[in-house]
Amino acid sequence: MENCIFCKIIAGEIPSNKVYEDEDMLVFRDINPQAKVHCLCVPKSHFATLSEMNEQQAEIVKKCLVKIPGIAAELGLSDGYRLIINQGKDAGQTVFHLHIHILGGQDLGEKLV
Ligand code: DGP
Repeated sequence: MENCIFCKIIAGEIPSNKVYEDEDMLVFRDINPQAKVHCLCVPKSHFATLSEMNEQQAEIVKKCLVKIPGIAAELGLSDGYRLIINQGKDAGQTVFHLHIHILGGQDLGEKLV
C-alpha cells in the first residue's frame, strides 16, 4: 500500500529493528517504546483496522496470536506482557495498518482494563 509506513518497513524500504519475520508477519521494535520491551506485530497484508479485516486476514491475525507467546519468550517476557490493538481515532491509532503492540519487560502498572 502506497504511503503506508508499515508496508514500507515490510518491504525493507524503511529500516527497522526486526525481532521475527515469516511469510505472514513482521515483528519489530517500536520506534517510540512505551515499556522496556515494546514491539509491534504487523501482518504483512495491508488493512487499516479490525473493521476492514477480511476472513483471510483474520486467519493471519490468528497466526500472529499463535506466534506471539514464543516471540515473547524469546524477548525474555517470562513474567508477562500486554497486547494492545489501537482501533481508530478514539484509541489513538496513528498508523493505519493493523498492528498488535507487545509491551513488557517491566511491571506495566495501572491498567485501563
Ligand atoms: P498506534 O498508535 O497504535 O497506531 O501505534 C503506532 C506505533 O508505531 C507507535 O507506537 C509508533 C510506531 N511507529 C511509527 N512509525 C514507526 C517507524 O517508522 N518505525 C517503528 N519501528 N515504529 C514506528
